[in-house]
Amino acid sequence: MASGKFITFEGGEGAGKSTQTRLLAERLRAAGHKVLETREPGGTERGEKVREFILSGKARNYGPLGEAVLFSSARDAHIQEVIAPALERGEWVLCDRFSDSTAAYQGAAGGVKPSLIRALERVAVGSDMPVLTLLLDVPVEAGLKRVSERNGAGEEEADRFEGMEQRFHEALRDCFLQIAAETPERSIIIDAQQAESAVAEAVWEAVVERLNP
Ligand code: T5A
Repeated sequence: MASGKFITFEGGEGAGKSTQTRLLAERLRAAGHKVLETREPGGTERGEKVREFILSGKARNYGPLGEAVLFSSARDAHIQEVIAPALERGEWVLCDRFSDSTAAYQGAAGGVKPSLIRALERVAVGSDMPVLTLLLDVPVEAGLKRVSERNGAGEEEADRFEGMEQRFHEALRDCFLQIAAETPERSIIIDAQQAESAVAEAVWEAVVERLNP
């Protein structure tokens, strides 16, 4: 039996997932735990290639189902090569996005049927679901404003999904909230509109309540 703890961060664009993954990792390490920070898409060589292929827009012609299959294939490798071994070693694994993102982006917002999304999750993830999912919830306009300010500062261009219309982002938010409501045993909704330090405190309280680090 793996003795580590698997935590995922989910939410729409600009919710603060990367920031909070980093802050939680620092806090857990300060408490004496071994922590692995990882992300999706990414986390493995195959995952990073899939990331580049999809976020650059090159996979757009495959449609949302094709993208869902690519994300799921990369997720399978991520679990086998990175996440499961770290959990076996007793580490805390913090993952910036996971399978709820496929349900939201390719399913609810992209139009892939829920039965197909569930089938992909069954095959790629199976019983390797996170023990805790922190849904960072922020109104769409606020999240997109953070992203455009960040991109503006670094002169980055919007990626494949950041540039989608408002309706797409509203569908994502509704889906993430619905998943959290349907999976209370693993999900906690965090108000991510607060200042970074207040969000970090809420994240820590959730982790203490559920997992007693
Ligand atoms: N995707 C992914 C799918 O479609 N299907 C899938 O199955 C998977 C796994 C990944 C994209 O791939 C899609 C979803 C995504 O579109 P990405 O580059 O990894 O793309 O980007 P995202 O995960 O979307 O991350 P974001 O760029 O949206 O940002 P984060 O990580 O949510 O936020 P963060 O921490 O980078 O912060 C953004 C900005 O806001 C500031 C930060 O300093 C930063 O400038 N900020 C705050 N400002 C004010 N108050 C706060 N509380 C703040 N917290 C952060």
